[in-house]
Formats: sequence, structure tokens, C-alpha cells
Amino acid sequence: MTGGPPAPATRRQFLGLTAAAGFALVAGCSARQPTAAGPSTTPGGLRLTAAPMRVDLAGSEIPTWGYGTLPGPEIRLRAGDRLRVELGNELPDDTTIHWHGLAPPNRMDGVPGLTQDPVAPGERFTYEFETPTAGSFMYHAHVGMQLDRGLYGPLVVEPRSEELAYDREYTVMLDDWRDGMDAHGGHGADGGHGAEDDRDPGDSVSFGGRSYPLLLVNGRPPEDPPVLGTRRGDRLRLRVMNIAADTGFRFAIAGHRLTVTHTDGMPVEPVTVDALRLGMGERYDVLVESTQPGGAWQVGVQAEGRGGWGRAVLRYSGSEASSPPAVAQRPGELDGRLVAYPDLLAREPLALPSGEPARHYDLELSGTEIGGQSYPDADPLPVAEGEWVRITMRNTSAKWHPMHLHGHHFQVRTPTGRGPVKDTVTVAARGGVVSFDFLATNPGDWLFHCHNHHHMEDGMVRVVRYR
Ligand SMILES: [Cu+2]
Repeated sequence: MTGGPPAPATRRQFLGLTAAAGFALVAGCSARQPTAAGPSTTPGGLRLTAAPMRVDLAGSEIPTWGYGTLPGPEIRLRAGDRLRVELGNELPDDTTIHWHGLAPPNRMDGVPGLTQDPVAPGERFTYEFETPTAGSFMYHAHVGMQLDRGLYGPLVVEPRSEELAYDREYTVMLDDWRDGMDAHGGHGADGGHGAEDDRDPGDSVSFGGRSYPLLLVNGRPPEDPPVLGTRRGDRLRLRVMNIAADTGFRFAIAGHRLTVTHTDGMPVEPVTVDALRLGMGERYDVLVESTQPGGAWQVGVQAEGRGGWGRAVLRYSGSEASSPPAVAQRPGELDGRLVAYPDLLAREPLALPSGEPARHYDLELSGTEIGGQSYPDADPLPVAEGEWVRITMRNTSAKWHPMHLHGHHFQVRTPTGRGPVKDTVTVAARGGVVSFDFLATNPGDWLFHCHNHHHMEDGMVRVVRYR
């Protein structure tokens, strides 16, 4: 891994790497020098070491836990490859890795006490499974609040044959950060909060209510933003991922529109919008046309429902002399057309049978319960292999809940009858209702939980259990 801005990652480079190795570790998604035992490749795979480390946030050295860089190294495979990752634990605590959005065999899902024994300090565990489905995914620790630290990274599975045409791509990973910070964000920098939204979105949108002094884009605070390079006329592919514990984000680029091609890694009919809204655990792939004559453009990341601001910079080649946008300069596009689930049409809908689902769970979401029960004092939700299962969620609380199902892709029910296929779906506060269908084709015990990690710790977890 190298310091400095992300390398312009061309498709050709990625394909070359993956073709040669079958398995690639891509430098450049983050921009941090490893300060702990870093990642390395092993024959046929990769080793990730979870360890204490320090990260440089705008000049302040912050202690945290991570996989050597922040975010952890980007793992890239091709559809049908075998992922093989040896996790070494050099933390003073148990840990595991969960492969968010993938559907591995149950014993590889990384949930301690449910799918595997936790990996104790000093121990190792090898994750190994096939990755048949292309898409933009993430990996993260799944023990307690470890995700709130730096124990996360992007995982991209490329299709065997890419349908989209684009010139460069970037992974853009959004995080909220409080590790090693005091309550006022006091590492000395001004948190760049000048773009706080004072239009009271709190009435419709609210998250966990904890203080997160910084929002990071690819591990970097707004005063030291990552720079995404482009050239006039180039088409970019961005893989935007929300790995935050407690923050939903709105995302837009000044002077540019976003054509959504995938959500949670799964293809949708392209739809062009001004801004994205991502709950924790959600991802969007977008294409961006570099239509401006040059310059440096703000990539704005605004916390939903409270103050907080992060950014990157989109810089055209030949514009090195032009100064970057002011830290808090807010793209007007953030107030433009937002992507919404009913706008998204699955390009590869689930093969649901005709008729009605074999099983339907109708579950109320509160801040601490799913269906009136709080984990671990909660009954499993039984399913049988091969069944078509429907889950409907009704949010009676004042907070948003991004709900994530492990081990399966589900199809969100929208008026078109062809809603997007996802693995994480945000249910709006105060009466929001979302319903999805899935096919029970991956036996085991699978978590179904809120991806707000505070809500998860407070009990918003159930287990989908195959009989
Ligand atoms: Cu929640």
C-alpha cells in the first residue's frame, strides 16, 4: 500500500492483476501507510492481520484497530473465483470477518457463536469459499463494536465479462469515526461542519444519536481529502459504500450527475440522479461522465439527520494548478433528485415461483426489537430449504433502520413488481414499511439485523434458521 491519493485504477489494470493471480490485492483504495502488521498474499490467497494500528487523520496520529490500512486492503476477485483469506488475530480481543453481501456457506459467514467459534487473540482462521456473484461488497469484523474502529475494507467481485463501458473506477468508502477522538472531535482540526443541514431533516430521518466527530472518505477527513483523478470525456465508475456504524449519508458531486447501475452489487436498469442516499451497509455503483472542461470538483458527503460532513475531490488532469473546493463547499446536487427504491428496476430479478410466498413474517421495528423481541432473548425465524419467504418490516420508531440479511439476496417489493435485488434495505422512520422476498436456498443460521451497530448491540437481531 502506498501513501498519497488513490491510484487511477483502470479496468485493464484490475483485469490484468486478477487474470494473473486469480486473486488480487489492490493498493490505492486507501491512502495510509500501514503501521501494524499489514496484509500480505499467501499461495492462493491473502492474509489479513487484525491488529492495533495508528492512522493519520489530517496530521493527528489516532490509535485504532484495523487490517494494516484504513480502509483495509481492497480485495478483488472474478466471479467464480475462490476467496481464501487467512485471518490472524493480533488484537487483545476475539474477532471474526463477515463478508457483507456475499452468500458463502454458513460456516464461513463470520458470526461468532452462531456460525463459528470466535478467533481468539493469537489464533488464526481461514475463510475459503467460492464467489459466484459479481458485485460491490464489503468485509468487516462482526464482534461487538469492532466495526466502529478500522476493521473493514472493500471487496469487489468482477464479472467474467463486463457489460459496462468505463475508463476508470474508484471505490469510495464512507465511514463515521470517533475512535481515539474526544467528544468534541478534538484532534485539532475543525471538523468541516460548515455544511450542517439546518432544514431539520430530523423529523423524517434519524440515526443512532451518538457523536461521531469525523466523517471519513476512504479513511481520510475533509481537511485531507482523497483525490479522484479524471480526464475530460472519461467515464468513471464509482463503487460507493457505506460502512459507517451509525450514519446514513447523502452523496453527490458538484457539476456532475450520477447514473446508478447497481445497488448492493446487483444490476438495475440505469437511472440518472443527482444524489444518493445510503443507509449503513448499502452500496451503489454509479457511472459519472467527466463532462466539465477541467477543474477540481467537490464530492460531497453529508450525514443524514444531523451535522457532519465528509468529502473527496474529483480533479481533472491538467487542473493541478486550480485550488480544491473549500472544505465545506456543499454541492447543490445534494438537494436534487435522490435515488429511491421505487425508481430501481432489477435487471436480474429473483426467480420467484408463481403464487404466494410459503412463509411471511410481518415484523415491527423499534429501536431495540424486531417483531417484539430483543436478541439474544429472541426466537429464531424458521424457514425450510427451497421456500419463497417474505419479510415485511414496519418501523414504528423515530430512527431509520437499515436492515441486512446475511447469506441471501432479496428483492424489494415496489409498485413495479420488479424492485431492486439487495441485501440491505433502509426502512424510514415513523411508519416506514418495506417488504422483500427471498428464496431459502442457503441452509444454515443467518443473522437478520439492523446495520446500525448501536441498534444491533441493543438487540435488533433475529436469526433466520433453516429447519
Ligand atoms: Cu436500526
